[in-house]
Order: sequence, then structure tokens, then C-alpha cells
Amino acid sequence: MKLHSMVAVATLLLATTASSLLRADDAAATGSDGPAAAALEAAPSYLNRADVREFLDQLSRDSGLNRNTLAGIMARATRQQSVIDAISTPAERTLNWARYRPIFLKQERIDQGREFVKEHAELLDRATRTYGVPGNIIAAIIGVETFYGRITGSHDVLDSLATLAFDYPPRETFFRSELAEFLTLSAAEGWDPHTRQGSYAGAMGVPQFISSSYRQYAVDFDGDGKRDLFDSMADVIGSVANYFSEHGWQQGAPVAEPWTFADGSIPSQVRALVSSSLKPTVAGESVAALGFNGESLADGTRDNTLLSVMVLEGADGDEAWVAYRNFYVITRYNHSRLYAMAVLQLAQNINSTPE
Ligand SMILES: [Ca+2]
Repeated sequence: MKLHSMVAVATLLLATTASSLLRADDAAATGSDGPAAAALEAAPSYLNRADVREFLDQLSRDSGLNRNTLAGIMARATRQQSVIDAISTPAERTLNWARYRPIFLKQERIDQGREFVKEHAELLDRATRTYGVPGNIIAAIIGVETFYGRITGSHDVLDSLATLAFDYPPRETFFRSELAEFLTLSAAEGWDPHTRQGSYAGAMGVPQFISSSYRQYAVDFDGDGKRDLFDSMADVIGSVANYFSEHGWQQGAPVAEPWTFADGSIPSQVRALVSSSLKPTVAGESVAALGFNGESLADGTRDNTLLSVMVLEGADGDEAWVAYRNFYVITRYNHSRLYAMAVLQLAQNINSTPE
């Protein structure tokens, strides 16, 4: 989903997804000063700021969008303190696997996922045939992001992006870029920018695409001439599959496997293979030499494919995992191992037969 600021945005979007679930009452926490105070302290227009005017000049030159139209849009954008508060306190940063997993592997999310794949079986099959991505992975992404489209965010995207672009210096480069992408996207799709809702970080619709991803990876999968990730489940399913395909999903290849040990403890030589990078960097021979003989090792080592070794703090102690290229592809949607593992396990649970 992200093209820029890869590491920084990882944490950010992890926070986006989980926070919409963990802190759904954010919106209610603002505006406590009441209408009288608000009237006295009406927020100054973003157009009064030189940096905003320069941004609009540049965007107009780069995109060919009308400068006055852009100014008219930005004149109505308002700074949202709730967005700054939300992005400043991502509690999810500290979650380990033991605490993260139950959020996304709840029985209700699994059950709803099974309903989802039943209801959309035809679309998911078509997406798999077209893009080579399994239906249960597509369903799990949608399940983790927005509970199958039920929780898509209630922040005004324009307000959120304007606030983060111009009133949140730590991420201003990324969010100015996303604001430019959003304004360009809105013009291309014929949206009134003020009608778009999303997460506080500007992720939109059922699959929570940020604007740059929407522009680059969204597809019109129902053939009505529009790319609609808000109201067309066909477009949503096709776009998630296209996103994975474009990021190198290998059809039929494994994703990740547990690495278990006879005495239950993870040897230090195995821990030494864990890297902070999400990129697969470990040769298959290295894990084979340490006794890993997972079912997929043959696939994983074929063509010199590199692997990752992970140790996650699970509810019953540390868990070692061997992750393949496809696991890395899931982290392109959200740059977090915990996120990718939640997607994988939700997908596996959706596909398994209920007891
Ligand atoms: Ca469409």
C-alpha cells in the first residue's frame, strides 16, 4: 500500500488499522470546549499559510490542476486535533504477538470471514484466476483492515491529510505527498474531496488504500468504468489481488511455516538468523543445516529463494517461524511482521472447516 517512507509508515499504518478497532471513541473525545469557545477561536484557513500556498502552486504546476479550484478545496480544510492525538499515541507499537494475535484472530472475525468467502466466492475465484492470489488471503486482508468493510474510518480524509501535511512536522514529507496524491485522485475520479471518509491517516475504503496506492493499484473489477473501493466489493477484491500481484505474490508458493524444536527451546544459532529487516535474507541452506525440514523447504530453496527467520513472543512462549517470499509480499500492504502473520493465520482459519 505504501511507496514512500517505508519503515516509518509501517508503524503508522499498523496504528491506523488497529486503532480504529481499539479506540473507536476517538471522535467523541474532541470538541470539549463547546460551541462558544469554537466560535471565538475559529481555526485560521490553511490558505493563510505561505507553505500551503507554495504547496498548491507546486501541485498545480506538476499536475495541471486548476490553482483556484485547489485553493477552494483547501479553504474548507480544517485542522483536526484528534488526528494529531491519534498519530502521536500509537499504543500498538508495543504489542507483542501474544497481545496482537487475539485482536485479529477472534472467532467472530473468522466466522465473518467464512461468510465473506461464501458470499463473494465468484469474485474471489475470478480474482485468483486473474491475479494468482488466493481468495482466503484477499478475504483476510479485508477482514484485518476493516472487518470486511464494516469499520472503514470516519475521519474526513481531506482534513486528516491537511492536518498531517501542515501541522505534524515529523511526517510532513510523506503526508504532503499523500495530500497531493489525494487531490489528484479526487480530480481524476470525479470526487468532491470533502465527501471522502477514512482513517485518521487517510486510508480509504474497504481495503484502506492510501491515495498513492489507490492511484497506482486500484482496478475496476466490475467493469462499470469507475474504481470504487468504497462501495464496489468487486473493485475492492480485484484491487487487493492486483496490489499483491504487483508486489510479487508467487502463486502456489508457501507463505510461512512454524519451526519447532524437540526440547521446545529455540537454539541460539536459530535466533542469530533473525534480522530486523522484513526482507528475506537467509539462504535456504542455512535453515536446512540447522535441521529445519518444513514441508515447503524444497519450494523455498528452489531457485535460490531467500527466507526470513522470525521469533515471535506468543502466548505460550517464543515461536520460531520460517517465512517465504509471499510473507514479505503481505508486509508490503502493512510493514509489520505481526500484521502479516495475523493475515496469514486469519486466512488459514477462514479456509479450515469448522468443528
Ligand atoms: Ca468499478
